[in-house]
Amino acid sequence: MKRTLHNAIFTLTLGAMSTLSATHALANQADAIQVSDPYVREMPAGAFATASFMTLSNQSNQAIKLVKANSDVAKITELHTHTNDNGMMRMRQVPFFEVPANGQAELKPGGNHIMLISPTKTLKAGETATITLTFEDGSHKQIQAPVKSVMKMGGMDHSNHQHH
Ligand SMILES: [Cu+2]
Repeated sequence: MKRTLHNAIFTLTLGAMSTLSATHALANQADAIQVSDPYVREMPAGAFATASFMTLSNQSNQAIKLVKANSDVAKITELHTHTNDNGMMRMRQVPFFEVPANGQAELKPGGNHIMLISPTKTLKAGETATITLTFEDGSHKQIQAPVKSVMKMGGMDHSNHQHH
């Protein structure tokens, strides 16, 4: 009796697993996401925060949410977006970035970005930051993002200008 029940449960489990593998070709969400061109913006000395940008490509047939990011170079890491508030560009925290099914989410200056707050040191071009991305199913992806010197568009940032 006990053995029969055990076999029945085993068969059910196998059935459930084959159904899962038919709909999900990939084991977890982190495996379905490819990250390209990640980088961290170089900081002027004394800056309290910087940002990381990258392109996330979703290889699966379902939308995937990036829900969290961590980094070895910052005490606090937040997902941010920019909103145009009567002509004023403001940043605000969002709970996730969604990568559409078989599509891309681009994190770029002036748009969505990973905010690195209270950096553990001043990040200079040529260094590398480790960033861990966490997706909705709890799976992780660790990436290496080089620090780059980036000139801001629109001339708002004078940190790269030379004094005359
Ligand atoms: Cu921000």
